Amino acid sequence: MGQHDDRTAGAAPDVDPGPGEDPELAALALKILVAGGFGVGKTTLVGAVSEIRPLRTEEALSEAGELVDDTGGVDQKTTTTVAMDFGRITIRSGLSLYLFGTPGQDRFWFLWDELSQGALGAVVLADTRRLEDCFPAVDYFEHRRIPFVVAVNCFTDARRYGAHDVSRALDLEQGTPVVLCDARDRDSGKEVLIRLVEYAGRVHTARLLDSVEPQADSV
Ligand SMILES: Nc1nc2c(ncn2[C@@H]2O[C@H](COP(=O)(O)OP(=O)(O)OP(=O)(O)O)[C@@H](O)[C@H]2O)c(=O)[nH]1
Ligand SMILES: [Mg+2]
Repeated sequence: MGQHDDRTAGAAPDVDPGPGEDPELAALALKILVAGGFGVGKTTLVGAVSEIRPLRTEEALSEAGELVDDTGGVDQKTTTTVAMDFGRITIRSGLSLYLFGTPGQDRFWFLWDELSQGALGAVVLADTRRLEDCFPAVDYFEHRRIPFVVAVNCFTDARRYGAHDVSRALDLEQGTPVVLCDARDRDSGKEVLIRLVEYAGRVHTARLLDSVEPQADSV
């Protein structure tokens, strides 16, 4: 157990190796958001992949809440996330992801700005039976230029669509990856996260290169 294991998440490298530790092996901790509409499987995904006991903030869905929450299409759900989920996964030696699952209901939008501070990127979970529920999350990340992948959580009773169809239906910017997954399955969830890290790495690198490239008219 290294001394970095329980540090606060952030997009910055965790470059503080302990005495005798090889600086090359210093852990990198990246912050990732797991977002999407109500009941799409965010808490399930964070729980499935996390190697620590995930922190959850679930509350029972109440009759009073039915007046403000759109629970249509998610009949069997009895609880909902009211603040966030938190988990951690080691992708490979020296690279950990801190996962922050967002609350799915509209009344918790005010938490998103706080949660997205310093995030490397996001997973937007989608359910093809209620694809429109992930529009706000897609808009949110596109406007803030936070790289994201769309992960279609393939519920057993939902019709299957290809990644290309989902990409078109959501009118995603070119290059935004769409991955099919099962949020309950650890390997499947890990695959989504690896796709996100690779994609976000490419996006951030391209931006960095853009920012240092000499302007054509300044030479
Ligand atoms: N059949 C099936 N059920 C799933 C899948 N993913 C999640 N569920 C179930 O769907 C329900 C919703 O999952 P949650 O993980 O609570 O969804 P959430 O997105 O965190 O919901 P909110 O926080 O309320 O927005 C739970 O009862 C899960 O067991 C899936 O891939 N297939
Ligand atoms: Mg949840």
